[in-house]
Amino acid sequence: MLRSAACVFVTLLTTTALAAPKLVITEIMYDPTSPESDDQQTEWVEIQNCGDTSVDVQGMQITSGSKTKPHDPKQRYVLRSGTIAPGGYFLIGVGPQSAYANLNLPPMQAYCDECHFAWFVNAGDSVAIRDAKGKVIDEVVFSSDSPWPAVRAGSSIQFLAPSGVDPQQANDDGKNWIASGATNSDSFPGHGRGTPGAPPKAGATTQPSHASARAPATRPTARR
Ligand SMILES: [Ca+2]
Repeated sequence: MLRSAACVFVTLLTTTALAAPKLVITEIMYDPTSPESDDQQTEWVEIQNCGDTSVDVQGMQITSGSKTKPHDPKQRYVLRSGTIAPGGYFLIGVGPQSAYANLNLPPMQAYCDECHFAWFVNAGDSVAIRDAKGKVIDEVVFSSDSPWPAVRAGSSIQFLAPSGVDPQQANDDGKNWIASGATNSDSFPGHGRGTPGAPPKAGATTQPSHASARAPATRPTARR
């Protein structure tokens, strides 16, 4: 698989195998257009291994919450198995596998089986990959407000790594993310747009004007 720019920096600087896993959150689908109900939940998150060695993710945790709000046990999933090759991607569905069955998305490497709660609030939330002890490996606290890209319903946000910056740091900054649209992603009818399990399209270089996009949709208050 081709390496995206996200990995170049780390590849150049990695000199030993002793460092923590260089896993980087690279894409988040927080507002799919798929119908959502108590048995349907189709958010997903993409993680890339920017290190030089394969990473065994068994026991690692995927969590959602915010820095000001403790992570709710309902928003934590322990990965059962899986290996990410250097440069490879790991795609995690928040919902049960059955919810993704008819969306023509690429196969995901894990499903968190969450049915009753959307993990990623449309107005802004967080997602983290943690080690087995709960220590954060990489976390992204995203927002729908500038400098984060305003998304239309169904658009994922994709990380575009600037050169020469540690991607685990650079993906903290909303300016380094773009909303998926017609020129930089694939279409998944009934779900939205994105590049799940793949790098951003070659033409994806800039963040469209924030002001040109409408306010994101909100979910019913009973869901989060
Ligand atoms: Ca992607």
